[in-house]
Amino acid sequence: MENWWKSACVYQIYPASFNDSTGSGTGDILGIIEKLDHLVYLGIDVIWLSPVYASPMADNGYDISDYYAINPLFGTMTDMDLLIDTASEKGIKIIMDLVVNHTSDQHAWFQSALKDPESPYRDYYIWRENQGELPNDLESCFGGPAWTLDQESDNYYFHLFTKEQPDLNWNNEDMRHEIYNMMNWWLKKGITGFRMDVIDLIGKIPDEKITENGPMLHPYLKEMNLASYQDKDILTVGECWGADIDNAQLFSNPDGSELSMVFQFHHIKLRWDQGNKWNTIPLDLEAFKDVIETWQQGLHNTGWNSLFLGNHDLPRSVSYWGDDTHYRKESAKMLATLLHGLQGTPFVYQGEEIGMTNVQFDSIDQYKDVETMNFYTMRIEEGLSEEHVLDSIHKIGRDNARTPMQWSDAVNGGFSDGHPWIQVNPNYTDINVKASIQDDGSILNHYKKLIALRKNNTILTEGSFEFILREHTQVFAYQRTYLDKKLLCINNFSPDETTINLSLNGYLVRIHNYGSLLYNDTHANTLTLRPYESIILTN
Ligand code: ISL
Repeated sequence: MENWWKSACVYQIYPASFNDSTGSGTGDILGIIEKLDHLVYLGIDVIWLSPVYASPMADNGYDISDYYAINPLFGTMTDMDLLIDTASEKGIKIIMDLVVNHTSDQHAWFQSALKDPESPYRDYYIWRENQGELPNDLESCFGGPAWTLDQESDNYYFHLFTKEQPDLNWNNEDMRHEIYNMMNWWLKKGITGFRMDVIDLIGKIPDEKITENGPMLHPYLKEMNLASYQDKDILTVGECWGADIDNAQLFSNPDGSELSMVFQFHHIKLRWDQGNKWNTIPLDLEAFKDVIETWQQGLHNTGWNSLFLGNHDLPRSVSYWGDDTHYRKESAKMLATLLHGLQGTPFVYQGEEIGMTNVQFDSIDQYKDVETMNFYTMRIEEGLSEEHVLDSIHKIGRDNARTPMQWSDAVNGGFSDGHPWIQVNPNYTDINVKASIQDDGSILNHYKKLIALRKNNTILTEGSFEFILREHTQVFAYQRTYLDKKLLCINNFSPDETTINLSLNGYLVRIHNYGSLLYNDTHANTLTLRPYESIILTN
């Protein structure tokens, strides 16, 4: 196989919430090292490490003040080197989060730019003269204007996220090369790639209100590729909210000129009411099938998919896509089966492998996320009831994914001996790694099987994709084909039992979330599926 990452499985670690080795209440790098065997157990090949760089933590590390330093909250550069080495000894590669659409306002470049308008770093950022009003009405993704006035110079600077995250000016060639040098510095340290934060924003033209997919996006990515990793066998994945099939074929072009793959978000947005993520609507299964088909077929042989249902910005996948109340185990395993049967590189977000759920804090004071806090303040100011606003936060808020990893039923879920920076989900007594390892039928052991299956079955990495029973309103079933091999992935995407007409003659059950078929007769032409039942078979 040409690209190793085509059969790899990636695990995302959100460091603050993974494992605290010091009792500080915040997860840290040595804490990750302590838990590497959990990833070995699962069969993980790659860690995507969310930011551990120096940061004032206005956006939990996505505001970097020094790309060459480690945040003391998480440890030291020596710890980081040890993590890279220890992981490597265990066969695990590390990809770093590359946050280069913006820096922290505390970064030396921005500080210099603020202090001295003649500084060479001034042009590393985006400034516009104050003409008595905002340069335009572009908004920050976290609410409020994307422009903030610097009183000193009477200039506005541009920021698509918080005002503590000024956007870099990618038109500045010196800045671009500083970024490429920094990437090379990290690669030299032994990391194996990057997850590129909101990378489809770097070609922006603020004056024309173009943010995503600006005209210089692909030229800059090609330049970055040449300057940094063209000759290296690494994994690069871009976070691209603006991805469609056409540009994804460029991003993930098999010629390797840009990235290995991108995260697209069309499936996530299906549950947003008219583009508003805070208003959740029920999943339209038909529309979900359309999205999956478009991406599976659209990138087959012409690009490469990433596969994911959750990350640190999204609600817990079993809560968003499944039923975390009545069928938590069944639906979590079904979702995993559905996803891991597809073509692409699967990403597992920490805690997903044990079916961690959303959390419902009673009070806004228990929340930490800047996006959530801004949303709360704005909506309360607009006159919405606290109950209404908290309901949205319970469903969608980013802190759902950021409560600490639940390792055991010990205090704080075994995450920390101190006072966790964010409360542990009280369901840790039932939902935790320790209990999951012991239970043969656990979500964790289901993931382990799925990940192992990918390693030994070329059809999973290479096979084509087509739906079966496409019109069925409950069942999400598809077939993968590679040479004379076929793989069926059948999922009851509902809490109701249903009988389907399908001959399984000649097929062998490989993975099953209930343990065995209700009618264990593969010669029958019908199959009754229990709630959220899911099966992978091959011929
Ligand atoms: O979830 C989101 C979209 O509705 C946003 O919260 C999020 O900002 C967006 O997904 C972009 O995310 C990335 O960049 C942000 C950072 O806050 C996120 O954690 C990161 O994943 C700014 O760096």
